[in-house]
Amino acid sequence: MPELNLYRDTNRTEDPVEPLRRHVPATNAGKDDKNVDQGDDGTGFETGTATKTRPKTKRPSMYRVLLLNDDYTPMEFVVMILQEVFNRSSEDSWQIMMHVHKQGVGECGVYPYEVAETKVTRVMDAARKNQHPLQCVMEKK
Ligand code: TYC
Repeated sequence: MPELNLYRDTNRTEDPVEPLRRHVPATNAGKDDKNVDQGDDGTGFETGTATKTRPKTKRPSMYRVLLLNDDYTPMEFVVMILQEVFNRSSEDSWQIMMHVHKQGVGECGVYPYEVAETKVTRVMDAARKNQHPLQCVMEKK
């Protein structure tokens, strides 16, 4: 089933207005749609910087999704999970799997809460269905 990533379109990681917002004096922030610092240099023209503010939006908290090592889950199964659930390349997947195999734990990706939760569920469901003890957890970044 294709996953709907609702955060991707509406909450961009990069905020294009952020460089503008940095120039808004703190006292004006959030007051108006448009803030113009109305200086006058004697020419009769207003000087100053026009800046834009937006209604406050909050970036979602991000969560790491981690795979834990065990002695029984086949390496190929873990690689398949990384490719299918976390959209990792084959090379990337082998690297992550080997990292978990050697270090005991490794990061598969970082996502907003509900996306991370769905990924954990997909991994745990697939592991159970195939009778592997593979464990997948999430932690707040
Ligand atoms: N340690 C497992 C083995 O040797 C492979 C493995 C890697 C299992 C990563 C789980 O998250 C895991 N077959």
